[in-house]
Amino acid sequence: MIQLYELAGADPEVRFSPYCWRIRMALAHKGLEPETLAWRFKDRAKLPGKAVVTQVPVLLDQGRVLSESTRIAFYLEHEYDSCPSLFGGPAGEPPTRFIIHWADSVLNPGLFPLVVADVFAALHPRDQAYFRESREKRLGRSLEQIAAARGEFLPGFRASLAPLRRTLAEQRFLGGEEPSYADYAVFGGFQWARVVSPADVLAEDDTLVAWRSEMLGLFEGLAAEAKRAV
Ligand SMILES: N[C@@H](CCC(=O)N[C@@H](CS)C(=O)NCC(=O)O)C(=O)O
Repeated sequence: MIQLYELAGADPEVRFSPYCWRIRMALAHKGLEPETLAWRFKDRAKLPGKAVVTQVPVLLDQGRVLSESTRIAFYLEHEYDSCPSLFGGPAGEPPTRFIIHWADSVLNPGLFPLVVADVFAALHPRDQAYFRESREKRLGRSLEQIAAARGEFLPGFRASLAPLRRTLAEQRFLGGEEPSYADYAVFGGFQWARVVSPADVLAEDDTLVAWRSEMLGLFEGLAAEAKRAV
């Protein structure tokens, strides 16, 4: 049985990591059902073998321990090659790397100030001091200052979605007619925000709302049914 370590909040059922969501969706795409294990920042627990988890997702499969969502996705693609391709075949792999890097370097950092205070609120008290210290260092401001400035970050974030909006105005999914890992890499960020935040990061009339709803409904509503912190 495949096991997947995922970041959990105070409520162990609340799973919000954007990188873990990529892999949950990728596993479902392959028709694989993992056992998911709650992991918290302060649980730098040893795994079977010698590995220590410092970042999730971590996937355990057939005695292998894999970290880094992109590495895990490519592992699943090639290890489970008789299951539906995550990339629409080999030609889809190189351009998907660009989309992953866009999500890692533009989308998720753009979401970060919008959700960081909500993530803090959702965390187990044991994780909060570490999270506050590490994230305030990264942002150069207190979580409260960031939360108060949400309205200043929102327009820039929404403007940064233009390439995504334009692409999805022309095709149903980033993968074309069917969703692919490119969709999961991007959707992870939106699911992160949805699970932790009461406020929507998209405007009501944003055309991306339709794509996000389709993503939420995939695999019998895997993401839609996920427990939210709010
Ligand atoms: N590049 C990694 C990023 C994973 C990542 O940032 N995970 C976060 C949770 S969303 C984490 O485990 N952080 C541990 C920490 O900040 O101590 C991937 O793609 O898997």
